[in-house]
Amino acid sequence: MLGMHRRGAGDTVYIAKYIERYRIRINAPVACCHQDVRRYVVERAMKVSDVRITPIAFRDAPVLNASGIHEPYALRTILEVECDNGMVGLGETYGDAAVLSAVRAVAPALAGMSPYDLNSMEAQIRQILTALPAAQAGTELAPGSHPSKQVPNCFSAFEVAFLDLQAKAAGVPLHQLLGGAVRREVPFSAYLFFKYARHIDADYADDPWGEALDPEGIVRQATRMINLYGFESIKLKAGALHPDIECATIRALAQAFPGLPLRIDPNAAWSMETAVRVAGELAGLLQYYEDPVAGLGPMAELHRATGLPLATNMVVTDFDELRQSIAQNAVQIVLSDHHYWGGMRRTQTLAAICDHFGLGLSMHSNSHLGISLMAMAHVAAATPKLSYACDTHYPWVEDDDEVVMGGKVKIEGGCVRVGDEPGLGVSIDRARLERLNGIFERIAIRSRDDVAQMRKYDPAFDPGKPRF
Ligand code: GKR
Ligand code: MG
Repeated sequence: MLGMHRRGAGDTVYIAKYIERYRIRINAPVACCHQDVRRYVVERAMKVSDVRITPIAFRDAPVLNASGIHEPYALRTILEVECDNGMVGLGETYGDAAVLSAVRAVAPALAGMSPYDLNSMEAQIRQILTALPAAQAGTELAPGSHPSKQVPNCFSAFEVAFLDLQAKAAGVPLHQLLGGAVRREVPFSAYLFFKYARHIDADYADDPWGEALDPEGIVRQATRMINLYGFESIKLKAGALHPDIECATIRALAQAFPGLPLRIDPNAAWSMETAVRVAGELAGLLQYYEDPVAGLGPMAELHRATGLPLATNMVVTDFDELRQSIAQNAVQIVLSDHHYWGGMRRTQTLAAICDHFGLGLSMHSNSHLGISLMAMAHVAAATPKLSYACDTHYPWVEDDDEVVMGGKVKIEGGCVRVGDEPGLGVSIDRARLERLNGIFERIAIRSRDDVAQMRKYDPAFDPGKPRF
């Protein structure tokens, strides 16, 4: 028995005493006790023995936003935390160079740690990362890649893997560690983008979505996405084309999908004047109005001027900004994201604060794969006051670019289901992970840069805000 879990002589005495006490208490046969107790001890005493960090790249469509256009490949980092009992916990985070070097810097310090010790893991991360030279700027549209988010982002990546391990050891789905699922079907929205038919510099065939540069193109895109995944709400990424085209697109969507909630998100590309005008034009058509203008003060002013519920993943990205926003009534809906709010449990704290202050809660997304999707689904499943369908870029992932076993996670009826499988409920497909790592090693992209990519199409492109 002791050989099984590779522990010292101290453990022998402890286990023997435990078995004896346990056997007497429940009057069970010794053999059965040995087995159960061994399982209990091995799992409770597990320690991190190996941390594997794999940067990957996967195909991304030429979709437009206020900062430019996506590059042909999106980057992610896959974390596998293995314990001495052979269990593996998974995590997924940004693949930008600063994030990758942060998780790489932290990994060796996790050896020997118990996956139950989330507090000491966070303290270690804080200590290691604050001692490193300051990270360079992150991407504006990926808040989790900002230097100020390095600690919460890095902690979150490992917290998911540690919670995956804890849940696997207990033989329960991860949502049970978060208080249990209040919903098994987690709703997501159709995330639409204006886009070109092809990248200027891709080394692969065109994506199946085609061009969408006008209302008709977006209605076609929405129809395809809804037919494939059954979404019951729609988000339009705006701030890319002239606001008149974007308003006409919302009107066309309202006509094509009557009754479906609609959101528009120009990522703070609009002036106050434009945002007020658009609010008037789209009156009655929007479920919420996401980040029309830049800054907490202007968001508060816009809300006073229009009365529309404003949502954000740009001006409220941590608890301090949340406090300031509440003081000014700047936003009425916060888009959570466990990747930079400091993990799944802090996302639940955020949810509780939002509930307390009467704020709505939705969920933000950047380009991601199935481990992140399942982490998002588990925390959303265990968050009672999730007021809106979550965002996800997942429909934009090509079928064979998923690294989880069995291929892409299913989205049916617009929902991701959280089941009863232990942990996150997904495992790694090694061959696919290696293939995507091979792509990462081959390409030159090391940090997301939508602006530089757009300048390949339009050398005069200026992302300065407000753009319109
Ligand atoms: O990927 O183009 C994009 C999005 O604009 C993304 O970067 C944003 O962070 O989806 C995000 C949002 O809701 O603002
Ligand atoms: Mg947004």
